Amino acid sequence: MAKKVIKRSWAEPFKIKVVEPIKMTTREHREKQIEIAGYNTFLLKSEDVYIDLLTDSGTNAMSDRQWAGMMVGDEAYAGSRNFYHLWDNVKKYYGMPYFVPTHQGRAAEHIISKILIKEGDFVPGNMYFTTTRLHQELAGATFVDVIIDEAHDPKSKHPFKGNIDLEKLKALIEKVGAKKIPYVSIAGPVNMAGGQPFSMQNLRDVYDLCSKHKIKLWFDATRATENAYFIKEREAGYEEKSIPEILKEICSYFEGIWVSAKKDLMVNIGGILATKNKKVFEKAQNMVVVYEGLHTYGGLAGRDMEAMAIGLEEMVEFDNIRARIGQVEYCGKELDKYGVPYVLPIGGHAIFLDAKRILSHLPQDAFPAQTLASEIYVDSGVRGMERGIVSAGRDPETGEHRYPKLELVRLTFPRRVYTQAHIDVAVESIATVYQNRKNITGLKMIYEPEYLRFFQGRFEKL
Ligand code: PLI
Repeated sequence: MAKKVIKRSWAEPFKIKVVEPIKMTTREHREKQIEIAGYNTFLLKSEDVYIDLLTDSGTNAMSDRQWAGMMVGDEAYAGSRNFYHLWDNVKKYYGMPYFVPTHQGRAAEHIISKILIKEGDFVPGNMYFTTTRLHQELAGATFVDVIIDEAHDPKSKHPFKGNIDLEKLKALIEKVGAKKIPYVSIAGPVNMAGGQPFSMQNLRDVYDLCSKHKIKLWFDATRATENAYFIKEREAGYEEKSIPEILKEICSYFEGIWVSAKKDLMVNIGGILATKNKKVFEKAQNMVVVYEGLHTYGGLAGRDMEAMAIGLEEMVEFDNIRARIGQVEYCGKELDKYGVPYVLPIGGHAIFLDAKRILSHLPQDAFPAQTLASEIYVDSGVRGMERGIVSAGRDPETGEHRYPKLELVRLTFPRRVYTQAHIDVAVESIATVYQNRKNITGLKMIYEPEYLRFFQGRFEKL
């Protein structure tokens, strides 16, 4: 007779070999530090942070295999063997024959934007990402958001909020003409929408429409394995497919990709630019020597490229991704116990608290998400980041603030770093701040840098 299984939870497919001590500080200390940091969590010293949920970028724990790989770094100026190992894996997992390494994702965005965009072009995309849009704008393009409306609604439970609205895309093509659209910029999952994926069906539809107009698709594959996981979980016909199979199919619709290796690949630094187009590749190879380093290292050490090559093999393991997304889901379900509002459905890399609803008494000009992130830090030393009006920046034409519908605080989970107990502590702190929300007053901006102001902007309490 078959044994009755009560329940079988997932657990991390690894155990901990090295630990890094962290320390709790006093509330008084944190109040002082956040004031010194201009109420910007990016300007805190990490030693003053207890649980760091600022980002999953470069903050991941590498595996013993990756650390061992670092020891076989070939630091030759030209032709490092680690470069060739990495290139083989870029071909194998993304299916792109041509590749140049870069020091991180935005360096690849810089190079590809300069190659593909002409002054006066339009680049449609499924919601903006900060560095991506900035490089597109600096290259002379206007970014046009063509994501479905549901993506801007934190309450919508649409399973594929990263989808492109075909009608919006068609309208843009009709309005400006296909010749003014060098490519469609697609990310998956969509970071600023709450880590929301696109569906394969939507990608195919976009591909078909763009093929008719000879417009290419380019993919921000920074967290592509998470998008592949959601397709496997949510899209009919993909249940039995493996993550590498789904990833390969996604990439097959694109002319090229850029990747911040600091996320999926579980390394601390690195970027990828890869394509099927030999001419674009040759230009990228040439530009990389101007801005990054020789085309066989692109601003990286040989050991970094080896860690990336091994990271590519580990990132497609189903159990790894399930545990990663499982942690984010766990955090969301714990927050539900206290009724804290966040973006639905729960995304791939982070929980996005809905600061607009939590601090509904503050106007967007008083920076509710910036305020909430600093309040959570003061309460417990948990560090998140603003993803709202500050991150959205100013309209380059009018100079006015952009007012995004989403005003969020992102709590991002570095891969393989924190335990469920850390999440419990973070949730208790957020719930405490939530219960005392009515007493919270907003902020005013006192220093604003020209580009990507969320990194270095400074604020004062109102
Ligand atoms: O931080 P970089 O330069 O390696 O990568 C830039 C970048 C590109 N695309 C996407 C979707 C990102 O999320 C991204 C960087 N994200 C950061 C730093 C984050 O905290 O989400």
